[in-house]
Amino acid sequence: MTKAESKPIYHPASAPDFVPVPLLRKLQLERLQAIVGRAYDRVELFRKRLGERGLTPADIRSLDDIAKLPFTTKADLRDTYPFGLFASPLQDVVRLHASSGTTGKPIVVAYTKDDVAVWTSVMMRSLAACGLHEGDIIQNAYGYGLFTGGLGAHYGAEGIGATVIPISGGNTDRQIMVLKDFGVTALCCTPTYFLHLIDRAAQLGVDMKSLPLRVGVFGAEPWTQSMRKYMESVTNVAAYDIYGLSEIIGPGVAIECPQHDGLHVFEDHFYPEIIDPETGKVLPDGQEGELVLTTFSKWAMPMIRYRTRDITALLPGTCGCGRTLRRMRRIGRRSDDMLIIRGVNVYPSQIEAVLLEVEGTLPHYQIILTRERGLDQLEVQVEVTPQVFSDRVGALEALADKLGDTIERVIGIRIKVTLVEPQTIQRSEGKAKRVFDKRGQT
Ligand code: DLL
Repeated sequence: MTKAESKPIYHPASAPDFVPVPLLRKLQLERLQAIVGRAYDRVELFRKRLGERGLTPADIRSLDDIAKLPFTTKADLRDTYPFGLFASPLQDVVRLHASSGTTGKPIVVAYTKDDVAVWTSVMMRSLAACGLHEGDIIQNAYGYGLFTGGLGAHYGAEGIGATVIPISGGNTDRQIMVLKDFGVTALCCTPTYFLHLIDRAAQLGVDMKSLPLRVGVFGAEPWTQSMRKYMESVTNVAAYDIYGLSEIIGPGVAIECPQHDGLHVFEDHFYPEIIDPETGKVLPDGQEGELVLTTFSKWAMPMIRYRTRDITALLPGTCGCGRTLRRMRRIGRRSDDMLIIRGVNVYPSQIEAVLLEVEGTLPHYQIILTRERGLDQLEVQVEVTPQVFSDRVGALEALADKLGDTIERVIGIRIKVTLVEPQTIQRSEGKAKRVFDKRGQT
């Protein structure tokens, strides 16, 4: 192979990913000053909070000055429901999306025409980073509707000139027929829905490895490295992690590149900080904490220092792909995912990582919390392979014990592990619900 041939081919949409760092920082400062000015002039809550701190937009003279600004939280969105944080009149808003919270009303987000163009551009850059281009056939199984996944991926896919199949979520048998018959080369969906597709394809006698499908763009919920290994072992798909949230824009805030070593944040549009969730202090690169994002170019609804509740770290060093955009570690958990079991902090992702590393289990599980005589009980139900299930009873017990021991080593408490038959745990078409907290009911 000649030197020229060995060079990776970059899609033109990726050009901004490689901007020299000094230029990027200059652009970020200009954009920060502009968005702070806009929010101050047009969003009452923001102006009030700045006033309380004795600040005006003129106090933002460097990027570090961002730390002086107040945080925005999900509660602020709820309290100003539905349109209270908009910085544009409704006549300039061309799109609304909404994200359902765990309680009550959804939060509403707005886009001007230019915001939709920015969103399209970051989604084009995301798909291009996954190696997609004109000629690819992209099956988009993210839900279309108020959820941002469907339309976000759709505009990006069309933007790079690929053929997009707007199939949305659900109707799994039809999804498999389309994957097969339309020569689909890339699939966008939640990682748990891809697991479901893998399963169902096997039941229908469709060999995933015989399909032209080579790229998966998976996000909207946490997934682990072990899950990637599993997906890549049973299909020919290179699995890419895509991150985003409605409050900031939707999918397309950060994406993996072919190095699969963290997600590049599109920081010419979204400025990342990591803070200590307790004190709110900004943490240095490499240290884990809560991701805080500021939108530089979202006109209809600027978000200044939005506390995502997602836990990650900004990775020091540069990436082998040459992108100058900083990377964040994949998101394994949210600060509000934490379960407190008999006083011990437990994250579902810790349990998932153990389950998938032990041979004989399948990546389908659920965590059930109950309270018996005042004591919290945690049970993990996990599917096992048909071979293990039909094996001697002793083999099942041995596997449950092994899982129990390993989980205890990781989280520090003994929990109940129940092995269940393949296909008994409810499958998801979008974001999976893994944890069932029945403590209030028992
Ligand atoms: O889930 C946007 C999206 C659509 C992202 C499609 C990627 C693909 P929301 O419904 O507002 O938006 O949920 C946002 O989902 O704060 C994270 O907790 C979680 N999340 C999103 N992507 C990832 C990911 C969309 N790659 C919330 N890894 C975020 C882990 C993720 N968690």
